[in-house]
Amino acid sequence: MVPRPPLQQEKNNAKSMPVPAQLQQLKIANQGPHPAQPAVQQQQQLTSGPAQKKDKTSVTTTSAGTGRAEPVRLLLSDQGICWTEDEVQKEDWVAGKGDQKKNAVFGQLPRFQDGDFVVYQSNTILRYLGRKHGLSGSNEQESTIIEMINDGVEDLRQKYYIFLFLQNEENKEKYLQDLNTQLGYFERILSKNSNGSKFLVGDKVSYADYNLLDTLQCHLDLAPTCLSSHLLLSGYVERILNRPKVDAYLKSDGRKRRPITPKHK
Ligand SMILES: N[C@@H](CCC(=O)N[C@@H](CS)C(=O)NCC(=O)O)C(=O)O
Repeated sequence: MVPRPPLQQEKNNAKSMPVPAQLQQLKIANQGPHPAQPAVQQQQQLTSGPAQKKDKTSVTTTSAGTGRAEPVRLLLSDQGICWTEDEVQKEDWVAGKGDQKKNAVFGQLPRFQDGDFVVYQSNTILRYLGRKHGLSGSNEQESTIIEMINDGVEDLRQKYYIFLFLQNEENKEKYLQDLNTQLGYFERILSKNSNGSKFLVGDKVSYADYNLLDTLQCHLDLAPTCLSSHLLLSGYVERILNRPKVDAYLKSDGRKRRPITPKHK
């Protein structure tokens, strides 16, 4: 994104509204500009200062890395929905400074705000956005299959976090062997829908696709060749990464400042 000097309105906002140290609101659209997105929407997002509560769409996380909010960011970007990042500094979160932890329903992030509505739990946020934006199947059966697959993605994500944060590099070989089996399940799911040429379910992208894409990206970061024997999955990842708004988001400054696996970098 090309930087531009602050407008007078922003200077006024900056003077009148000090940002609490533990909560840095990044007043940016997190996706790069894209021809399909009306320029005026970008402009409003960049110039309106802190959004009014009723209009605000935001994701709150600690600044540690992509984490559990990333599938939400991928969904928002690809759907052309602007949001702000309300970032809690890791040290402040750990020290329990501010109200964020106290207010969090289960004492955890991410938090998602859609106007006056606030919700926690990353998969709940995905399902909410899926229903709201028509990304959760076109009939009851599709919706249920999407939920089932998303639960499978969650299982894989859990294994990944356990490996990443609780186990050590000595277990990597065993982890990657099991990963191959897990990836085989997703390969088979893809093969049953239009021979793997589309999405997980039906003809339309769903919230589970964004969740799987992120989980696969995490694994590619850990083991760059992990998809080499899963040709449908490789093609699927490439196709979704090539969606213009996903591509623009992944190249954006907001995305680049968040590593995928902070502990390993
Ligand atoms: N099931 C929750 C798990 C959330 C979670 O583990 N959040 C971590 C960060 S990724 C967290 O807030 N950890 C800090 C803490 O528990 O104090 C979800 O999917 O949102």
